[in-house]
Amino acid sequence: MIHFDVVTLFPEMFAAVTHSGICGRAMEAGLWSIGLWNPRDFTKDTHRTVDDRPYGGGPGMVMLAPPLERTLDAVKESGGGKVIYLSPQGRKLDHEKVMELAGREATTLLCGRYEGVDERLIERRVDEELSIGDYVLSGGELAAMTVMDAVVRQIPGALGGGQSAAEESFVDGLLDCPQYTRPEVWPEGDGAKVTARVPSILLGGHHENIRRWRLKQALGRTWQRRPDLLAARKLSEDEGKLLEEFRRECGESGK
Ligand code: 4HQ
Repeated sequence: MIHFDVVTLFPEMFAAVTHSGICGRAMEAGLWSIGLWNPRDFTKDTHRTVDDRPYGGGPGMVMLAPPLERTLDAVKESGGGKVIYLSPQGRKLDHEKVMELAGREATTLLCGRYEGVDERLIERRVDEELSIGDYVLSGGELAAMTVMDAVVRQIPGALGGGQSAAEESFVDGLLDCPQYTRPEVWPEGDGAKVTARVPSILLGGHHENIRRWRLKQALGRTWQRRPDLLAARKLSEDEGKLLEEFRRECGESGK
């Protein structure tokens, strides 16, 4: 059972992970839980102020340290884990980090709004900073939900239909192979239109050939689209041969 505590000015946003899809079902199944903590509830002034203007001037507002400190201390009191602040200044999230978090019992996610939080709060109460990518969001909430979604799907039993997160893209350091479903020919119809068939190997039911075709596609696409991933991964003799075949068939250049 994994627990996330989330410090946020917008707790209602988290219905997206508590009530929908794989994360919603996994929560119903008791595989994970969430605690939502609003720093506004830890203010002491009548206006329930959570932000103020930045020292030194400039646009926007900065989240006040005192209400955040009281919130995080209450979270810790309740048994909270390591505190992660979501921000573009953090280390970039990847599969390895997701697995590390999936192995922890409790994690606290601090979501900033406006221009961010007072640096002294980060120094005193944050254990690590994590970024979901090099772009700017309006707040840490969507980043926190991204982290939770990626972690929750790693919990055994979270994926439906006996699916295993261990069989997915990135686990093996490769991109996914292409997927197809009905109809077998699409667009169907008048003959004037160009149509595309599902690769015939997938229709035959020869499981070993299908497995090798999929591996070859995964290797080929990774080579074409994410050569950095391929450079970081050793290829077996068989994989090297499959990639060689793919390159020959597509004309060697990488498209
Ligand atoms: N923000 N990865 C600014 C992000 C972000 C990201 C969260 C916007 C923090 C203050 N968080 N606030 N990228 O852009 O995690």
